[in-house]
Amino acid sequence: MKLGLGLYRHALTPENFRFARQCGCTDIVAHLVDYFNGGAHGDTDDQPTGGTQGWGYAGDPDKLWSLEELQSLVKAAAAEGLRIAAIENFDPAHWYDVLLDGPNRKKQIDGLKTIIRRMGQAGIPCMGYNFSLAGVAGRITGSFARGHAVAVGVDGGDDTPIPNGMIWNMVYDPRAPKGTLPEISSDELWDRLRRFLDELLPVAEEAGVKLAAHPDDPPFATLRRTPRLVYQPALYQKLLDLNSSACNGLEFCVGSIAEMTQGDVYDAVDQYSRQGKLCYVHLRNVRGKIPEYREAFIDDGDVDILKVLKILKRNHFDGVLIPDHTPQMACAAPWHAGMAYALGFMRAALLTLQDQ
Ligand SMILES: [Mn+2]
Repeated sequence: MKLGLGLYRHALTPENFRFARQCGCTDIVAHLVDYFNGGAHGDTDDQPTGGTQGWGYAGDPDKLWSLEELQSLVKAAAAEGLRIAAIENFDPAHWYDVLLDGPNRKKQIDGLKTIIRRMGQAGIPCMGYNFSLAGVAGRITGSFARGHAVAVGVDGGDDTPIPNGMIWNMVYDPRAPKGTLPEISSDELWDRLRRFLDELLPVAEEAGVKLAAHPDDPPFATLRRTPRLVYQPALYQKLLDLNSSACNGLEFCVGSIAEMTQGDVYDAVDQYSRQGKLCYVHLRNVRGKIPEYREAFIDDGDVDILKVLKILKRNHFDGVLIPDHTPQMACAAPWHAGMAYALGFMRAALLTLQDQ
């Protein structure tokens, strides 16, 4: 197994690449969407939470990530001894009508195909995505973690309807007419996901890029009056069974799975890693489950992280583990300290398992 660090767009700097390498990482998972663009949530040293108005503005629908941009990212990481293991999350501007089955769907599917082809050309082997209308919404921040560390949590669901022009918790059209998203059935959303996979996976296979699905965060059955797809561990299997392509994989979030009300996180790790379907892993800890949970330090939650790693090793998972989120630590660099703490724990755990 390999250690990696997820970096938000603004954090893709030579200094942070060096920081990751110093923490023992060999890989970076890069976010190219600027979640904080013009949003109310301006603290870019933490994960975005935001309110019902979303995180910020999506990017330019007519400006896809260029081959040059991807190649220069790979080059900048390589200069510090790192690989780009994956890009995490499509820009809502590039696929809102894929999620909504809207009039620009065909054009946007073609755009996503172009992105996947460019990633293959740049040598980036995985695209993480979260097929969701509400996205990561309805979370709160507080001094929830050990030693009053600031962390993210959930206290019940969010039934606020999504305004027109917003998708995936970002605004893609600030001039959208007043009103809210029409309600759709769970079957309809599953059908949209199936069509997305059926159209993209042949291109992904050709390009040598895996598509990796994140489960719903937070994993409610519905959020903001929209259905969710993977909100119980067994629903990951439903997603895999939609398309048997070797490129149909998982961005396996141990934290989100531990927050789910059914099943068992260790069984889920075993079930999906045994099938070889894990592209990369979000390794984080949590206390509680839906509808009320708090993110925790990696050694301080409900999940026995060492047990998870032992299962992954037994099933020969040799991909990348990243901390995903951590509580913020009380110092001048709260985000970096939290990540260094999690990565140090993970590195020691892997050495214990003699798997690094
Ligand atoms: Mn995650």
